[in-house]
Amino acid sequence: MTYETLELKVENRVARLTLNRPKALNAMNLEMMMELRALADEMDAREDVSVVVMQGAGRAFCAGMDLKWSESLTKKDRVESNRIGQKTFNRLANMEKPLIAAVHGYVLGGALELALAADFIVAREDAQLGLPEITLSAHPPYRPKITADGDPDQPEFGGSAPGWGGLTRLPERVGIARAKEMLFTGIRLNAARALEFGLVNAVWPEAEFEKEVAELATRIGAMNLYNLRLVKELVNRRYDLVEGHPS
Ligand code: CO8
Repeated sequence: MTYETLELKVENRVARLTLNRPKALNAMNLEMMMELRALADEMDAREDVSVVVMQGAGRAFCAGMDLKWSESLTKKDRVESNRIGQKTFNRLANMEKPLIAAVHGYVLGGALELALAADFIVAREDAQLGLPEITLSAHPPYRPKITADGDPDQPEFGGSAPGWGGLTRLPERVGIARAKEMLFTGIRLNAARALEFGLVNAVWPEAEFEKEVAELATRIGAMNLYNLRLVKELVNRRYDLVEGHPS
């Protein structure tokens, strides 16, 4: 299948999925959402793929929801766009094969929610990760809520909290207190702090990032595909095998 907003390369059982709207810092629009779902189906169906690495083209992993898409939404559409994001990221989280997010640059808002749908995240040293939603108003110009005129600009309808799974996936990943710190402040964590938080599994300098990601993916990709699927499903369902498995 061909994609407009994504690039896909498969080599040696490793699929590289690249968010490919670099001029907009890979911001997610409706088309990208739909393509991510189609790609998850393709990845699960392909026998030549054992592991998927998701990354961003250009200078950022992703700047979150496309603000042009967001600005075009009516209140009713906003509810629907929440559902679209939820369903898309749930589909990715439930992919049968391991999905690794390899992030750099901005990983903000919906972008972090996307990365959290992966099994785990690894980061380049320059990554900045955060859920800034609490600092944004629901409508343009998305100004910080604490403004010079003291107007908290309380949104009438939605938009002030992450809506694409981050509220559940972030506490699962980093613990509830750290998640709350991030959610209440809207801060961007640098890669080192994200490592301390347990939000990312590893941080590598730019010069080594590609090599390290490739090594990790190749190692996982070399595992037996059935076992990868089995282990992922058992972990995701919090289920341990009582009977031994045939090996
Ligand atoms: N959408 C569309 N275009 C974007 C976005 C975006 N989110 N972010 C950046 N771009 C574009 C810019 O418009 C700019 O385009 P152009 O060159 O044509 O002017 C280009 O990307 C480069 O951006 P900047 O020049 O701004 O680059 P900087 O390095 O100066 O700044 C930032 C980068 C800090 C990422 C800045 O662009 C920014 O703050 N962007 C917005 C980030 C943001 O707030 N994203 C939304 C987060 S909230 C979210 O994702 C909610 C998801 C769940 C919602 C569910 C409810 C419906």
